[in-house]
Amino acid sequence: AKHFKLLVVGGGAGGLGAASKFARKLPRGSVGIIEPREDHYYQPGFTLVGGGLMTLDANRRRQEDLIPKNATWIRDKVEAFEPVKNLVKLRDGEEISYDYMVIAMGIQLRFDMIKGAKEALKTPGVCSNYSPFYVEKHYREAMNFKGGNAVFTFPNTPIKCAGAPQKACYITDSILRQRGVRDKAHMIYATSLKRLFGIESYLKSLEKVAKEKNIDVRTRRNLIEVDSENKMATFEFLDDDAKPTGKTERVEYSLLHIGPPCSAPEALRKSPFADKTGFMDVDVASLQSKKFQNVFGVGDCMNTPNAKTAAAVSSHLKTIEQNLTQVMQGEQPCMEYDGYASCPLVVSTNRVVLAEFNSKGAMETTPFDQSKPTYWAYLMKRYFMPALYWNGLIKGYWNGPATIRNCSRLVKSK
Ligand code: FAD
Ligand code: UQ1
Repeated sequence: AKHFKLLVVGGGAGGLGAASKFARKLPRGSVGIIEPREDHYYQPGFTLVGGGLMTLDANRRRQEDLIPKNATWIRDKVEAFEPVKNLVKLRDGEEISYDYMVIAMGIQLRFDMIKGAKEALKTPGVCSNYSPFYVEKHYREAMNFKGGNAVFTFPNTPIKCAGAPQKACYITDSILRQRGVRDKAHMIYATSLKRLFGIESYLKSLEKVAKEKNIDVRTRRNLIEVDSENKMATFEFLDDDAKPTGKTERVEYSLLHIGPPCSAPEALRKSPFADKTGFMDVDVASLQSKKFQNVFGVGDCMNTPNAKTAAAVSSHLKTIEQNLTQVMQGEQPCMEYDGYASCPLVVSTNRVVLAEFNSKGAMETTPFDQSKPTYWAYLMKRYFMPALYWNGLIKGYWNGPATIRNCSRLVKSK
């Protein structure tokens, strides 16, 4: 059986970042990284692909080329965790043991939780910027749209980048205007939440955007069924606690963009690391597993209350770099994750609201007002963020914008 000093599960944003950091610190051969997929996608680029502003190819790299030089890639999937024995079981039956482990498995898309959705995605009109298989279809559908209801949904589960369904809606609005067919569309944004966006400082600005674009915002609606034969979407109404009321609504669609329900990945859900929601139970400050002190979490798979974004991963990485190193040296972890996350809301084909926040409110990096849609924020999203991701985050060099933010604060307070 193989053994690694540090085993990283998942080769996405968080897994590559963590493996890169520790492969530089530890002797050659100390770090193993388990990831089943051959292709790695820059997922924050998907919203732009859906809007025809970037190609899918430009957001894809071969996983092989991204694995850190000093680390070993195990091209398989974790099937089960046995943390009492410090080992994992792979799909092919092999067992791998470790001294320390970082779990970075992300979140699982669950189109299967909506009746008929998986079949409907293969039929005309139905798309999703969450999936590399259906994101290019979003652009095609927007370009072919002739009239009727264009419906955008937001699920009743945790979801990564909670702004992405809204971005799809706003970008589609822009495209339809450019094509001169916007007056033939009734645009509906149906969300299971009670408001358009959870963070107060950006809510007003986004409500204004939705109003100016004449979008019919319907709250406390959850998509439960797609009937692609009759092009009908069924929503259940939710009460104030987001519980189903039993009442439903059927909406005919020409275009349906699905924000998929999501859950923790299956192997994690069934493991001793999970809390009752299925996500990895970690200390919200140190990101250490609550049950196993030699294991840390990074990214979307944890039960921390932050918005699940790559931006949050940058701060997670900074936290675990320090804390895991301390644990390896027999000390207590002392670095605290500040809850930072960011979601650049693309509100048209050339404007972005650069939302940055934790659960207490805005945490903006620049000295400018980021709640307003601007062209410079669009340029950051389109050109700077991809470069920061490929060259900084997954290489383990980008630790988030806290230092820049502190400098900006000095400028602003003058
Ligand atoms: P991922 O990067 O998803 O990686 C998880 C990896 O784990 C995957 O490669 C998967 O194959 C692997 N894995 C899963 N199960 C197993 C298993 N059993 N064994 C081994 N490996 C496994 N973030 C932003 O900051 N800004 C944005 O603008 C933004 N926009 C987004 C738009 C869209 C449409 C989407 C989908 C996401 C967006 N995000 C954005 C979110 C961002 O992509 C994620 O938050 C980020 O990728 C999380 O990193 P992660 O490592 O936790 O998960
Ligand atoms: C970020 O760090 C990041 O990860 C690389 C993103 O994902 C692509 C982001 O969207 C954002 C906004 C950040 C935060 C960085 C700055 C400079 C504001």
